[in-house]
Amino acid sequence: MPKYAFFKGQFVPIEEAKVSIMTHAFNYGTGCFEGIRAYWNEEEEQLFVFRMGEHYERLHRSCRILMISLPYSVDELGEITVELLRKEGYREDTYIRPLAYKATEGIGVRLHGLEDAFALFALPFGKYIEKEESRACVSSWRRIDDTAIPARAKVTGAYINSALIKTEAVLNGFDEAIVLNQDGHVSEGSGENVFIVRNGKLITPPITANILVGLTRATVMQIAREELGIETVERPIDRTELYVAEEAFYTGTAAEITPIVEIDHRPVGTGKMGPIAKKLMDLYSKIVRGKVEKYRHWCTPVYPK
Ligand code: PY5
Repeated sequence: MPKYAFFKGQFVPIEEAKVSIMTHAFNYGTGCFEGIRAYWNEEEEQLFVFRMGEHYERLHRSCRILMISLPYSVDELGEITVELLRKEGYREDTYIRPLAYKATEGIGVRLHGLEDAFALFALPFGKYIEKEESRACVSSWRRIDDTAIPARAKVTGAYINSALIKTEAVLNGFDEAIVLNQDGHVSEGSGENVFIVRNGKLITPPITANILVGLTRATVMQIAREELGIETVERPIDRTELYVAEEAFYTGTAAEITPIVEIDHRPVGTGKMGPIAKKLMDLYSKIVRGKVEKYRHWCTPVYPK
């Protein structure tokens, strides 16, 4: 359990970071959030926050869409986060959860003319998808459309869609799902982006496919190109392309890179973790812990040295 939170402009004991049942965001899901990971590097005895600036830039974009005014800049949010982590004193992998939300207590669905608030907590965190190799189904649900709830904004209320998708998959015996858009093309997982490999190239749905524009997705595209010489094509993916792909994997802050070895009861490629996914996973786990000089600028150290 975390000991502290940043709440109403200050650090408070976590027990004091409470909202009323009348809070707008609790009633209507009018908030947005981020999920950020910090990784413990044992040799350096240092905690590194991964791509923190980019996460807070995305939070600002989500806030813009939801008309939430965030009183802190990207840099200030980073400073608050580092201070919180220092107070907690974590020496293990950590998950950081910033929330920006409509805090007015009262009735009335809208975005305008409401009070906004920001809160932050961080807790120790291991794997998100338990299994090393995941089995997926194509969800019977469809992904929320930009014309209804913008997927590019990480909106709290929109996660009802993710929750329906995830629970259906798990109760039906799968580890995760892949969800299609209204037009029947692949969008993403319940909380992850999706990549497939065909003819040795990476393919992932475009940012117009109602995906959350993932930072792990961007990281994977960059390291695949720069370190493995593999380009990623962003284009629509048919459902049945999933069945004939050589490899498939999820990417996400929580899920990191998780191979998908079976989709709708059909083995993906050999039915085992593929070589490209394996290489990317090895690289990713070094990069996030600050062990690759070239990408060290993505890692913010928490403790003074
Ligand atoms: N798609 C959705 C719907 C997501 O919720 C997430 C992240 C991603 C894709 C991947 O984005 P990124 O690579 O920027 O993390 N999901 C959160 C996470 O922390 C919450 C999951 C419970 O991974």
